[in-house]
Amino acid sequence: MKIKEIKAREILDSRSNPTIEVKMVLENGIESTSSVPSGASTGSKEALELRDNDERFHGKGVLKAVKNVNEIIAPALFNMHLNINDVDKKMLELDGTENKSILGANAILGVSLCALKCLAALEGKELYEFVSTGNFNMPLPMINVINGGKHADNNLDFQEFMLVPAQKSEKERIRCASEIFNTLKSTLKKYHLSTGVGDEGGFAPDLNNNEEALMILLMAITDSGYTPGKDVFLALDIAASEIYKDGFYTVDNKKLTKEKLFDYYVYLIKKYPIISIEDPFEENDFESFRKLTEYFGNKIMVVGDDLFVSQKKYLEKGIELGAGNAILLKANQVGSITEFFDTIYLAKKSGYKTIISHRSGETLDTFIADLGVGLNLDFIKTGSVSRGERICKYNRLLEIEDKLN
Ligand code: 2PG
Ligand code: MG
Repeated sequence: MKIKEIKAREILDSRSNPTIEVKMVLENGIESTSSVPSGASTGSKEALELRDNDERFHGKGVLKAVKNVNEIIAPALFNMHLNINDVDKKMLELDGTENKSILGANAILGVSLCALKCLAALEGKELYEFVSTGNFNMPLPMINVINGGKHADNNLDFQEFMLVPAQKSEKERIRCASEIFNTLKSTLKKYHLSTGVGDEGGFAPDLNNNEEALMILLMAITDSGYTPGKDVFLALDIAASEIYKDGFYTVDNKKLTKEKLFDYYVYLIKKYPIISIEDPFEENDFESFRKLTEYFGNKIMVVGDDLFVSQKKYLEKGIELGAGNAILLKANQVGSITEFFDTIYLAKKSGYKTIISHRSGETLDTFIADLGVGLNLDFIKTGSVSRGERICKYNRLLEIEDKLN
């Protein structure tokens, strides 16, 4: 089936920054729309997100990326027989750079995602069915109910404090997280702490230290009638590159060496039911990732986000060194769907745990829920159980679970 139309527009994301929306139409009238998320704590090795850097939207406009889709990509793909490999290959050729700096990874991903969705529609399949190789798995959600770091204006250094409910169905897991979220709100109120939410919909109170967030979570879990370490586990995203400068990490107003930080993690992981720690060290320190992975073996997940930026070449390096045992997967860190899938297949083949992820700046596109189920990924990280752009992913998971039962 031939591609007849590709059109991009500038829309707003959940932080009120512009992002790109793309629509693709095929010759038989089948069409798809996609919109591209955007990070705040971005890894320096990520593919380039093209922004206008002019007077509009504090420099964050994406009209250049929109123009690249409408005036370069669309004419080049016009009348092409729809095939995801050819579409992506053509865009990579047109761009010709290592990090997609000419066309922009945002422009490329918008089109690539549309192609994938159109292909699913052509076969009359749901997206999760189309990408599947046979089995479906409902990924375990990692639910970020306390926000810190770059995603909030509070004093927490760690970026994400997440719940990982372990009930049998997605329905029960989401119910559990929602009940704890609302209990947590009451707990914070009781202690006269702020109940305003951060970028990913988690609460963003000022606390005495980072550990206090874990203590409050345990209280909220217990007060909701669940057992920490049995019904619900905890996960952290440190986003350590954001607290790293000149050889030191700043945690609770103290400057820590990587060795001291390592010891602090060991203390926290032994004391709390933490099953996963993401970006515990800065994005170039493969060696500290390796040490932490070796120390805990498979007892916990050591997750590379900024470390791997969803790109095969960095994951290959991690596999070789034994750095990390899990990977965060964000399509816009690499840009095209075929490259994204290559990273996912490599992670699965190598025994790395897989976590598909949103970005802190999100849209109402729910493609990550479908990919999580269809590609049989282990976890999905898509923020708190609040704010529409996060909730729509959870609601899509619920919808898929219903369809599968
Ligand atoms: C992360 C993400 C998503 P951002 O660090 O894992 O939670 O944040 O999109 O800002 O990079
Ligand atoms: Mg992260």
